[in-house]
Amino acid sequence: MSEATATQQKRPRSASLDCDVVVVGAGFAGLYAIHKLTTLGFHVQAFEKGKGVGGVWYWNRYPGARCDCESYYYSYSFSPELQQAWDWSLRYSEQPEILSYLEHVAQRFDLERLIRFETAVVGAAYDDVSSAWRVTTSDGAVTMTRFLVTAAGCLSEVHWPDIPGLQSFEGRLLHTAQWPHEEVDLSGRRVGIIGTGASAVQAIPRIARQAANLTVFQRTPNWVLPARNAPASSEFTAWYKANYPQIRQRCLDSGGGVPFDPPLGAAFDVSDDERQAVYERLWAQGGMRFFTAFTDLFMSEASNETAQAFVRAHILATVRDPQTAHKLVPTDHPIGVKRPPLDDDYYETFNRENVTLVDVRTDRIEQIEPTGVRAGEAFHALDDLVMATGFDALTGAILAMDIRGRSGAKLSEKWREGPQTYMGLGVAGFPNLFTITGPLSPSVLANMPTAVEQHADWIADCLVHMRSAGLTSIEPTETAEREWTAHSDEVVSATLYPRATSSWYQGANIPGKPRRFGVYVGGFSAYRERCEAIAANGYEGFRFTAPANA
Ligand code: N01
Repeated sequence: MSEATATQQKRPRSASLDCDVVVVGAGFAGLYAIHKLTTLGFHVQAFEKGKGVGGVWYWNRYPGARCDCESYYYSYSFSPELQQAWDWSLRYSEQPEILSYLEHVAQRFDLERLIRFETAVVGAAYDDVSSAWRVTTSDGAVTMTRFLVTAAGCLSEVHWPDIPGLQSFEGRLLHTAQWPHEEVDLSGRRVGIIGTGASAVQAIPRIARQAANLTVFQRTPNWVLPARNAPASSEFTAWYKANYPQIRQRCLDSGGGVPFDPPLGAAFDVSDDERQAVYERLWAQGGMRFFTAFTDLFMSEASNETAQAFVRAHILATVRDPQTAHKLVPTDHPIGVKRPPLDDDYYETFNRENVTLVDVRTDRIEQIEPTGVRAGEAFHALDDLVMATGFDALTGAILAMDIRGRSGAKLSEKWREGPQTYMGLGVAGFPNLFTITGPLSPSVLANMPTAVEQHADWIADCLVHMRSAGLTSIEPTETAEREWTAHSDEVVSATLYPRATSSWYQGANIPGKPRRFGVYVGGFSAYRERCEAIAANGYEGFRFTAPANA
């Protein structure tokens, strides 16, 4: 029996509505929001584009797709029974295992009955008179709801760049984020891959082992760190299962939603030898722990340069061909301020005879032709072309829906200069809209399950408060939103993040997209405390309304 059968779906509180809450998306965020809200007695209807649950873990099935956060904390904390029931096979789980986990969660908590699959939300219009959203879906249906909660993902709106001739390619054209569900056999094939972000970095070593040859088209090299992935031993599994409460608390109290030991001092507080030893130790441990080396890696150019020098030396020592090695060394951004990918075999892969690196900054992709890619002077004949070109991140999936707030105002128009939100949770002029891990929240700079639980819990508490106080609408004030947006801009401007001018964190990967740093970099724990204080102070910065006859 599922754990949720005790919770029957309630009728919506208003007879004129189809439900209390529409949740958009059934990935980590949507599944938890559905569970939490139904448990509290709200009538929920969720919509999901995919045929199944999973969100990014449903779509991103490319070879090597894996999580760059370790599974013992990249997982839900809300159910002790779930935590004890689930064993992770690897330190960093691969996509099939994470998808199985999310399917298990959906089944265990009986969530699928509340999700309409293969149905995208295409529009949502707020009705001022009834304080309700009219939600339109891809099947033409309309759903009336009091609240609209987007859990559409920070990295789900797929980016296909406009490269001349792309559609003329006659081989297999693949995108990492829309990978076919059936096995794609690349053995013996001439494969090209465009992009060297986190997805490509995971895929390139796997594809290289299968393909006859692999041509990597790189525009901007990334600083790639070792993951040190390995099977999870029974001792390790027993350890995390026995320590979940402390692990989760450490996540909540940390800047990145992760249970890492924080750095103790600045890079130049220690001698050169001591600093080198710190980097060696964290490099050996693997993963994002590398960035816990010193307090000022994201603030000081000089400190950051010490970390860059360490990784640069590794790249140059690993890649045998000096020209290729130099092409792989980033020169346009400090380490860590553009999302650093992880892998254990990335640089070594460029030592393989069957792998070629093309720097498309010097050898521009002029044209994709039916049988290959013309870059600079050379033509690269290909059977398969993999686009690892990322996403219209942070705002893309929200703006893909035609969302209209008070008086028909368009969200796309409001965000013309970049997103403006209050806490990444709500938008002035768009009452009863909540955005889980929305723009200007810590979102992608926090461990995602920790961040989505925190947001969904906050939203659920707010809806319970409104229900008990008989309130029908909530929206941020213009002042609160302006101050938060300015605060987010101010915090990031004091860091090195804006130096990564090609980063999707600031919308730079999408031609024409406004440049605003879309993630709050002030730290997850400080952000969480601020959310709690807002609620404790009567939802400070939000404005409520009650029905006219109340
Ligand atoms: O996408 P990206 P991604 N011509 O935008 C290049 C998360 N993720 O799918 O850098 C040539 O990072 C582009 O070049 P440039 C993670 O947060 C998580 O790899 O813009 N090249 C870049 O190299 C990650 O950051 C996990 O100059 C073009 C690449 O394509 C995010 O998803 C695993 C081009 C796109 O890289 C996105 O990663 C994987 C063009 N016209 C991913 N257009 C986990 O661990 C784009 N590029 C959970």
